[in-house]
Amino acid sequence: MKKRLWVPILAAVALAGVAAAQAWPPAWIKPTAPVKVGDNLYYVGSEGLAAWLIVTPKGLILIDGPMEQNVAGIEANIKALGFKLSDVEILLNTHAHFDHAAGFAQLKQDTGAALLASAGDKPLLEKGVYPGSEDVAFLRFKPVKVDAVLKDRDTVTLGGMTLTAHLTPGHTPGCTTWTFPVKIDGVVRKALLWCSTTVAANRLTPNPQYPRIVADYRASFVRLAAMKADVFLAPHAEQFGFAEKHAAMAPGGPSPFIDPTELGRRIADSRAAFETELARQQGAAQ
Ligand code: 4NZ
Ligand code: ZN
Repeated sequence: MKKRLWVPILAAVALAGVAAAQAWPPAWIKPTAPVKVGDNLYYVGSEGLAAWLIVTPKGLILIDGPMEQNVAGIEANIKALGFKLSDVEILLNTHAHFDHAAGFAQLKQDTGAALLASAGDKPLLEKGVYPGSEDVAFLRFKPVKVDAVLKDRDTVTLGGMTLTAHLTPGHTPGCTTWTFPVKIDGVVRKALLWCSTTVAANRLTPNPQYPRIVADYRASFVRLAAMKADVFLAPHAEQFGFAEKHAAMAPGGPSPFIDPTELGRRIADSRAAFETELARQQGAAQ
């Protein structure tokens, strides 16, 4: 697994003091054709970074606006599916990090859609900064105005489709996990788009900008571990085995995206990785 890739990259970049653009995994900005996950759900992101298109009779919802370099590919995918950019009515976010939000400013301009986000992530989106690393230039992104604020368990409804926001803070202060129904092969399933609970570049202890970070992560693990989902989705393709599932799709066969055991396994793994990294950071601080 490439889970640990980014921390060495970040360290190397910080040490070298060079611009990071060329250091991000190439898959992040490699365009890929849209993939139908369900009747109302398409993957429209790049090879490495997810963007989700939810289709309703009253228009489209787009979840996540990855890097600026992804915008052209996402827009091409929306058009390839037969939609107009102006059909996108609502923009939603998993979390306010550059790799899932830098494209919003352009996407908002091109679609005219409204961006809805949590109170915890709104200031980060509107300043275009990485929480706890506000001064790190290569983690900054083009700011975008948030049009409405979402609270925990708020719902977003368009054309008979309802998504529920579950605040699972830690990875960012307003990290938002989304649940919504997805119809696959005639059966309505429960999809869960995990916000992410990886540590990534977060400082866990001490973190003066985000003093509750450890308690927030732990509460989010408890909450996520109690949830159920038939279809587990994530902001990074490899975090839900997108390439493998896509390759395993076969006409008439069962959808590889349906796996009611995946959420529990992914959260348990993430929780263990978090505690390991917390212990490492605490040890390093002594
Ligand atoms: S993320 C970095 N959004 O957690 C930070 O996948 C955070 C992520 C990726 C990469 N970084 O600093 O290199
Ligand atoms: Zn992130």
